[in-house]
Amino acid sequence: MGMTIAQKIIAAHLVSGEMTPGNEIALKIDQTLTQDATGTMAYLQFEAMGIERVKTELSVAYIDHNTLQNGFENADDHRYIQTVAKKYGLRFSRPGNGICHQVHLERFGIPGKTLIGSDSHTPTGGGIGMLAFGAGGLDVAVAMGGGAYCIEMPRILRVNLTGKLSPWVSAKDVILELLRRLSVKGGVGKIIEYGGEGAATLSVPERATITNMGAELGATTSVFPADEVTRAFMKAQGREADFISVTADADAVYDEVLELDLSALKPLAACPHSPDNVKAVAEIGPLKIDQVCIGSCTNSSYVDMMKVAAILKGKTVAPNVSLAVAPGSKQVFNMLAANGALADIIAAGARVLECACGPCIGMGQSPNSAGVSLRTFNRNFTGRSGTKDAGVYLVSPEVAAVSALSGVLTDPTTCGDCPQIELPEAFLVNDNMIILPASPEEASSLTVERGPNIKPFPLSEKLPESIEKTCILKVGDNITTDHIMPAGSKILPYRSNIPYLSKFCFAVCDESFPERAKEAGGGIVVGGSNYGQGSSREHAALVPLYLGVKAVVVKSFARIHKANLINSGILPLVFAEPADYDDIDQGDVLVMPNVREEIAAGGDVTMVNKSKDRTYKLSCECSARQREMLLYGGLINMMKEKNNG
Ligand code: MIC
Ligand code: SF4
Repeated sequence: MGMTIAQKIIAAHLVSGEMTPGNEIALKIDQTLTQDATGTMAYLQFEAMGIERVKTELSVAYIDHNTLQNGFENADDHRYIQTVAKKYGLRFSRPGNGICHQVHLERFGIPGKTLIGSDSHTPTGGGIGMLAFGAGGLDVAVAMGGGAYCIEMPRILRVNLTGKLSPWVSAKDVILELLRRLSVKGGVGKIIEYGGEGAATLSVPERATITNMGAELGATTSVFPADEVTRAFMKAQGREADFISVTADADAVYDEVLELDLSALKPLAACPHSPDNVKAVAEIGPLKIDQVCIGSCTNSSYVDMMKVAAILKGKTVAPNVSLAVAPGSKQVFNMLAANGALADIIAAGARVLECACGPCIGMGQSPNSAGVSLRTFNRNFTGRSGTKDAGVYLVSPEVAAVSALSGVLTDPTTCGDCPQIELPEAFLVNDNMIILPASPEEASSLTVERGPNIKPFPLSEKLPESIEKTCILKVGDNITTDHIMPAGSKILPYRSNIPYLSKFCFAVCDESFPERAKEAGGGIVVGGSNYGQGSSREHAALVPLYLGVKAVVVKSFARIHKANLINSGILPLVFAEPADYDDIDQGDVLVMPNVREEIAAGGDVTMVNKSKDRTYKLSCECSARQREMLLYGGLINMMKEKNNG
């Protein structure tokens, strides 16, 4: 029987496990990446493992998130990461070199390789035919140390692309259409594999926009074939020698197939406050807007920016609009500067930002109160922009640019001829912002610089025989990691300082949570379905751990967050009867009388609600390895104990 792209790459990297959906498989990881908001913690964990040098083919530490240096904290953390990289054998991408996913695609991605990154949008690499996963920092640390990466074997969803995008319709509309059809839960447990004659009409950066936002579908990852289009992109990056063709066999069997006709697509927008709240731009109508932001790892490639420049050329941004533009990488920025497009963007009145995540993660450019912001980004969760009551719409660069000029949400198909921009035959290649690691001989004498912002991270304890705690917080469906552990310019600098971060835990849902958690000596969190969607930040597990959360009981989990809870030693439990969720109120006393024994035995967990005199069955959907980890109180405790004897 023929194989799909994902099955081929998995088979070539399989360390253990059977490739049947739902089974745990362990994969050899060729490349890793980190960014600075998760990287500091990942490297602290790597250091705690006592390994001398990374064992991957390539590991890169990027600085792109925490680039607002409002105080010493971020700069200190950058120094820490830079010195760690030099000592332990990683490449270091300096601040100013661009957003990790964009730079990795340009300079390091190789078809057929595996990549994990401490950022949920790592599947961007699927655009170049890699199998790339977002993971918690600890999983990345383990992979850097040569350990395998474990996931449940996903089901394979083939998206069969036909036709060709019409003028003014772009790759962003492809993924928004999938979000409209499938929702933010539609990709859970799946790898989305694109193919069909329509796939061949999309460039690598366009493919990367689509695989990037597979994260918003909840997919394990997304991948395109590595074909002649991929070869041409790699050639233009001066990396043709790294190209290999990776395509699905004609008789490959998929678990599901979905048809998508590119020619039928129209410009779309994801309305507040979820990436799957998608409507046609024409249907929403001429909504008055306050801000437009163009950039992020979803839409900041050379062609995206060139289109924006062409639309803005010779015009002026509407008086009611503040337009911010952040190119995705130094390569893109440099090329725009060299060919004059940057001058067109500046002349139109755009506020040009450094090439970094910036407003996407609330690092500046928060909209005005109740402001309407159009963004080419991938997430529009409540409060993520830094303004709680702002309404963020996710759109393509084309919609963003024409709307910035008109001052209202505008369907670009009403704007005349669409600018035609081709991928260059040769990109401007200059890797001078990548610092190479020291040689192994040199490395041993190097010291790692640690600033005062770096505080020890919390460790769990062995799972006790029984747990008795109050339900300290009850939340609804689709709780994101931005709810659990918000980001933004005020909080992000403290990603290596868990005690400080804890003051903001669940602030979006309930500002009194941290105080209450402390007073109660911890507790149990109860939630709805798709709990923990969004970011890979393990801080959404480490901070609750610090505040004494012992278990999270929900209707269902998002994949990366569940893995982060287990790594941290917090029990991820699922209601066997979803209706039992309704029965529990915040403040109820919950008891798991035999929890250790039940987890060890691999069965369900019994939870008694003392306040209501009711008993619930909870399942712990974990592999044998994960159960063992929970018994030890998390991955680090398990590694330590095993190494000691
Ligand atoms: C995000 O887009 O939410 C982030 C910031 O890139 C996160 C990582 C983080 O929280 O540091 C992600 O997507 O994983
Ligand atoms: Fe950065 Fe935004 Fe991409 Fe996250 S989603 S990596 S914050 S640009």
